[in-house]
Amino acid sequence: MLDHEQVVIRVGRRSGLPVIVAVHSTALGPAAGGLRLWHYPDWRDALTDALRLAAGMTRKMAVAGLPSGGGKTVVALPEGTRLGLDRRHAVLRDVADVIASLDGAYATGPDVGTGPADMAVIGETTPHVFCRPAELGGSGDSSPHTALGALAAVRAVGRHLYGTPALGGRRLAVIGLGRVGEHLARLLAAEGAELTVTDTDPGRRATADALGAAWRGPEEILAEEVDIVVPAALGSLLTEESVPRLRCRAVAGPANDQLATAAIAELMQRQNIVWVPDFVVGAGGVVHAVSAELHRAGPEEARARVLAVERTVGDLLAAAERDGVTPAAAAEETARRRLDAAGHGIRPKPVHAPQPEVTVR
Ligand code: PPY
Repeated sequence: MLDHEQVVIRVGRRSGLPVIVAVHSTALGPAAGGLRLWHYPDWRDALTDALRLAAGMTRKMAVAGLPSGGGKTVVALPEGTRLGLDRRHAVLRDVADVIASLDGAYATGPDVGTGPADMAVIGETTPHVFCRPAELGGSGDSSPHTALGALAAVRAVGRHLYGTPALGGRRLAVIGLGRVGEHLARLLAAEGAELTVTDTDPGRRATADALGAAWRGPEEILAEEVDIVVPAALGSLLTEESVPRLRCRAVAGPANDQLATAAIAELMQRQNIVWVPDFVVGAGGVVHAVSAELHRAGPEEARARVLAVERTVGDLLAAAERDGVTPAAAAEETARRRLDAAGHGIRPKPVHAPQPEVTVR
């Protein structure tokens, strides 16, 4: 059964590429979620990704306590294509048209393959876009905030496992040195953590050297004996094959969609490895953007809300332990409770019409 409120697939009239917008839920408020511009063997793979990522955004918002819903946009680039400037502009205009047609039910933002400059282009067509550059009135790049929230999450895991959030001397393996991963590795290094890092791009090794981090291949790093593995790269790296190879106490990172299947969360629990759901760890970027742009929070307030990820993760780990469930199940339960309280699953909420007053007796 389709679990989403709406899914739009439209071939862009300028680019000829399929633009997929999945709006999973507006039960808590208008949906938000980034634009992923990435390579896929087939557009159907991009659709699968969009559906999963949009549902992940609903959970991300709900657990972070934001009055927003979840959605995502994916544009499937055929493998091997590189977008020139003109073609990129055409794609962004095509995306903007679809978003404009949703009339506020969904606003986009940055994701893998896009950043503030792309959001500026979309902003020429529709106001429903986050993270435009500051000079255009947006909140700018979200990746440093995602990284800060992930640091807060790792500190919470440290407190849970070792009784202290201090990361000095803690052995951490960071997988992926992209925009978020690199910021995060810097923050962790500044806290005195002992870092091992990897990226599929060997050119990133210079970054590792500059941080004083050890470098491993992407396959090797999973079996590294460390305290916490921190995924910040694309791909569902936690699988039936990879989990038995892990030699860590916990996995907590901001990458979306880390589990190959939902059952992997229990497999990790059986191996005595704490897995903190990605949609909790990676909430910092969207928390910052929504706080700054929708709720008009100042920089201090927005930062405080990002750092609150530490408390959220701490509470989640405590609740999971208390109830004898995985942190994933505890997070799902929190999300479900908040969505139910908003009327999710009771009756569909009209997106465009004003909400009637409902009194529950
Ligand atoms: C995500 O958190 O996965 C995102 O999609 C990033 C994002 C950031 C800001 C606004 C909307 C989405």
